[in-house]
Amino acid sequence: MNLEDLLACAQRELAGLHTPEQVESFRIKYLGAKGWFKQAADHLRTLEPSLKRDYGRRLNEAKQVVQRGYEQAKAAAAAQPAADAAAFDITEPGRLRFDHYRPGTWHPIHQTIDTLTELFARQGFARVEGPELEDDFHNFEALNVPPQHPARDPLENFYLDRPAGAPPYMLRSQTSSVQIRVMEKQRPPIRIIAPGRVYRPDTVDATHCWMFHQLEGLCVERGVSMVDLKTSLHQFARAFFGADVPTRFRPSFFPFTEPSAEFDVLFTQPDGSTRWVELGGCGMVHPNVLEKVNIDPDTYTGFAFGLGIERLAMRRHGIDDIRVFFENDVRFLRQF
Ligand code: FA5
Repeated sequence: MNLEDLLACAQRELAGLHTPEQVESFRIKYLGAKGWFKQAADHLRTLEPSLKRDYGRRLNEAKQVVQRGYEQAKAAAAAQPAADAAAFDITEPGRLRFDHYRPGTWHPIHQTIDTLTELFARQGFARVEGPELEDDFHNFEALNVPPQHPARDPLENFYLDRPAGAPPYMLRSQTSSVQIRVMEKQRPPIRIIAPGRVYRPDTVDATHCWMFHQLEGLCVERGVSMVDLKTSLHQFARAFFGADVPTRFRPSFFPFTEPSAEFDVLFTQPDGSTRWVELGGCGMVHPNVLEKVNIDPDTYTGFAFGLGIERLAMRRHGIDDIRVFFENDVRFLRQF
């Protein structure tokens, strides 16, 4: 029996022992009454006297090494919690190490859109969506914006490069285009909100970005009036900001509403001072707009509004700079 091979095998097996059961099997196999070292001792007795001495010495050394390894493995296995290796349940979900790994959350703008959707659903508004790439008809013409109106200025909009003479396409500058897309397909009564991205080459500052989100609202029914518009926005503001939130309507102008107003909310700044921030525009749908989509303005009236979603989220969470929404700094995003 080759003692070097025996020792190598035993040492390899010792390295893979974890549980007390494995250690005991090892003991029986190598050190037991019928184990490999007993067999080696039996072999020793059969050797010629001239070989016995050397073989006996090497056998003793090997056995001592294995015996020591066995004692260590036995102590280590006893120190392990019993469940560890033998009862390892591979179907258990892993344990999350939150210092290394954090699951993501919805972006605060996304969360705000969800909240807005829920609040307006309570008033019977269904959520719809429209395309971000728009044609002139839906972004301007059907909204009663005349051909030479400054709102169409290429410096105020992102137009696509098109071959000469091709109809213009643009990244929509307002979600009001969705009003037209809905009224083309649906007859009153209509009550929809349309959240989404809009694009304008505005100079970026604490309250302006070149891409931002608007929430369009449209209600077209018989007998709808400015009172319904004000009630709807007041109710929404109280639910979104709290019952005591100061809001105000200011007279304004939009080609697609008459009369028109701006809806403002009082913003308390980090230093405690306050200022009015414009949340959006609103008004009664202009009869010309209803006519463009074949809805009789003598039978139906409607109100519409378009709110800046970043401004809503800023006021609600006390954020004083719109740019943080788009910088993707995880220290900011993890707070939501
Ligand atoms: C409009 O876009 C109209 N379509 C709103 C409307 C809809 C009026 C329906 C009547 C009926 P305005 O350009 O004012 O309006 O934009 C609406 C809101 O979007 C603003 O009050 C503001 O809250 C937000 N907003 C406008 N420009 C920016 C910008 N560059 N960055 C962030 N928010 C903006």
